[in-house]
Amino acid sequence: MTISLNGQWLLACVQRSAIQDLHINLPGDVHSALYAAGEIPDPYWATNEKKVQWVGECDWIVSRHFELTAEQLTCNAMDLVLEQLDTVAEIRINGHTVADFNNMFMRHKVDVLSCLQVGANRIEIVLHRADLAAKNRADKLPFPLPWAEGNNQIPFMNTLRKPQFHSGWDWSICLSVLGVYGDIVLQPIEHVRISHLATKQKWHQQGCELAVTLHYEVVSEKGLANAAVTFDGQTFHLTLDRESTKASVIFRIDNPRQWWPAGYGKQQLYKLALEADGVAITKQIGLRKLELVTEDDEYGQSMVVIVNDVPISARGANWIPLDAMPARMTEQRYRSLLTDATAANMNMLRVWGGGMYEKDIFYNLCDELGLLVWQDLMFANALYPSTPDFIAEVEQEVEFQVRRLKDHPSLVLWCGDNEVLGAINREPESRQHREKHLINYDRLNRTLAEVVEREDPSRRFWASSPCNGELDIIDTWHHDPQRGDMHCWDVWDSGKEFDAYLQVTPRFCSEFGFQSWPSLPTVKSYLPEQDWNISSPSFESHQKSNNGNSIITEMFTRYFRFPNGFVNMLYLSQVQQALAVKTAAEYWRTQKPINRGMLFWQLNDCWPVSSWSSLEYSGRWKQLHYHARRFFAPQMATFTRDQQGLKLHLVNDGRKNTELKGEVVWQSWEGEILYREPITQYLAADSTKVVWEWLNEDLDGHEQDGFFHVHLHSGQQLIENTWLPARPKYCDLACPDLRFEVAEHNNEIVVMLSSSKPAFFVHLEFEGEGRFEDSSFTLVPEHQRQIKYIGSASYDEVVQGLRVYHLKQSY
Ligand code: BMA
Repeated sequence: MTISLNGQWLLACVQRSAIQDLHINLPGDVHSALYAAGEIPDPYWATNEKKVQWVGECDWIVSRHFELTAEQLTCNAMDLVLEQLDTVAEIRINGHTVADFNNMFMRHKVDVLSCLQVGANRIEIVLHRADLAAKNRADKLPFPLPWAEGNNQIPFMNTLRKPQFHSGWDWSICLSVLGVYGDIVLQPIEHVRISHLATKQKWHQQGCELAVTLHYEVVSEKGLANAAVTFDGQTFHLTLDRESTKASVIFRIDNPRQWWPAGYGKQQLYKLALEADGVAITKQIGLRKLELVTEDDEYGQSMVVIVNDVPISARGANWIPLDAMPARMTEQRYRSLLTDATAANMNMLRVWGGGMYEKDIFYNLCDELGLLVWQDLMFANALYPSTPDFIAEVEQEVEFQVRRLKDHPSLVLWCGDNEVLGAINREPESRQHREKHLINYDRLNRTLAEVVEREDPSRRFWASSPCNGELDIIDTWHHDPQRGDMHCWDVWDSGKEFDAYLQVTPRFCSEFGFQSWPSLPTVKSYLPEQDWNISSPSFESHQKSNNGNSIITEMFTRYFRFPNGFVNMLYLSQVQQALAVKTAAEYWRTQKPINRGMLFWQLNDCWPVSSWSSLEYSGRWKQLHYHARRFFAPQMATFTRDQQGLKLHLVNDGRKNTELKGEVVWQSWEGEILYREPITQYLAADSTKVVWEWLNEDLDGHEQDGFFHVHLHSGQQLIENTWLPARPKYCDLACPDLRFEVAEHNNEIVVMLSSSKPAFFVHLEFEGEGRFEDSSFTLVPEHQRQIKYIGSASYDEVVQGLRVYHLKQSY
């Protein structure tokens, strides 16, 4: 029986003798324990980040006692297994040093039987400060390697296998956290040590074969052990002998129930169970065919994920770690963020390379929800060593992670790193010694490729994000949009207009985005009211991107009338962000099949901060997330304008033909109908179509008269969109007498909204937990809206905590 060492431990600081015998919950982190004990203030509040820097500049000891019986010690080996040990650590048991570890991305395992005793035992983990360890490693490098300066606040973290964002990023607090964030167990081994269980799917006309291979090591004198493997109600018994290290069985599945990404079909999962020597392992297996196709075509080279022979239009966002304080990474928060991703019609997330290989719960939920996963290996925006030690360390890490994750049906691609090539071309040191740094890069990158290809031949290794493909590795910033994946930062970084998104159609856009500020309720959670000002030092300390706040405000002046007051600035920043990302996403969707993927930067926040996220740290949906729900919907309508005129495009990503019915209306700012035309259209599966057009000559001179609005239904689903003839600041918006009322019927809380004049970006914000079914929409006089509240607040709480915004009142 596995013995868990999770729970209460004691925490002591090596350098500060007054801090001894505090409680720390493991899995957990030192900062969270100090905060709970009242030793430090809340690191996320105001400018407290500065006040807690000393924590990462100390060494810490966590320890506990545990009891063992004589019977528990009759085994042949006792493995101490630790997950997510961060990072440079020494393990002592009953005074003996049993191991030194220094890679948080490994599962560490060490046989400690010889140090254990009947009765009381003591385990101590010394957690060394990361900054000095990194500096030591950097000093020993054969030549200097630029680290992620600008993002990281602490140098040389590229030498340590620790999440790079722990030392700060352009959306992250710098805490240099320490702790153990995964399970700590003692695993007695009677006869056999299980290494891992691996599956392989082989598809043929009649069905699918699932080969299951158990990797093990027999340790007992007896030299034999038994195992049982069960899949879909069928069990095989295996004898494991000392001469071998693996055993396989094959299950044949006729008419398999296939697993599909969200929006394309159901997420059928089968259970695979193994039992051997008192150890039980279960996995959920999704049966599906998977390919990543990159083929030359008339537009350059495609990049498309194909599942069960169906090309997928990938729609989603980039995922960063859930929290900068790892003790706060709860299962419930994973579930709620990932459910919110699918609620916004996403079907893919990219686990970005400066964070961490995610916890099991993340991938299990992605399997259940149908979220495809683009998995970066953990390297980002710096140059990394290719010394033999480092390569050996990384080989072990990647082997472990690929074995751990490869059976997840949601995982579609392994990618070598994030923007490391961009770093080579940016840093003076590597620009000057370019050949040396390219060779250095390739040594490590080849190692990553070899390990991935050996351990998981079922998937492609993609060298870097972004890159053009096999041996066509280019700069992050000046690459070819006709092939490969692209990070499109022309608008945010280069300050171009939103229209710049229309000048390029990436084959697969793995990053693009625009920042906004958090909503007022989230701001209240980290700022005192006297600091509610966009240039107050504490508000600025929650903005980690150079010039971030200036970019947001400067962009206001281009598109909007300047907002009046802090609260409207927050609101308008979210309108602006939504508009930027919407412009790109909708246009690229009309360009299918040239484009087959778009993942905006970024889905979530790891602390309350101004950032590119669509979900705030509090879980609250930004306006962007409500827009994503519409612009990522399988059926979508959008306007574009070109030399001929204004066009209405319909997009269907579904696997079935669909009928869309409704109308296009041209309406004055006062709400007068200038023109209307009914639309009834059949859309083939996986298609796009221009269904309506208004020539420029008919529009010229009348552009300022009003706006176009499309209102369609596809079954129960409402599809709407609005086309403003000019930037909002040039539009003569009328003052709408927007009315809203909260009502409760059949245990449902709804907000009823109506207006006698058109209102734009009508946004519902609630102080408490939960969200609305829809928000940040155009409200036209003809269509009252009834918006459902989704959450656990009571009617009275919603009435008291609701605020409704719209564009005209922001100035
Ligand atoms: C990217 C990412 C991150 C960064 C983001 C915003 O390109 O890869 O490094 O946080 O842009 O600047």
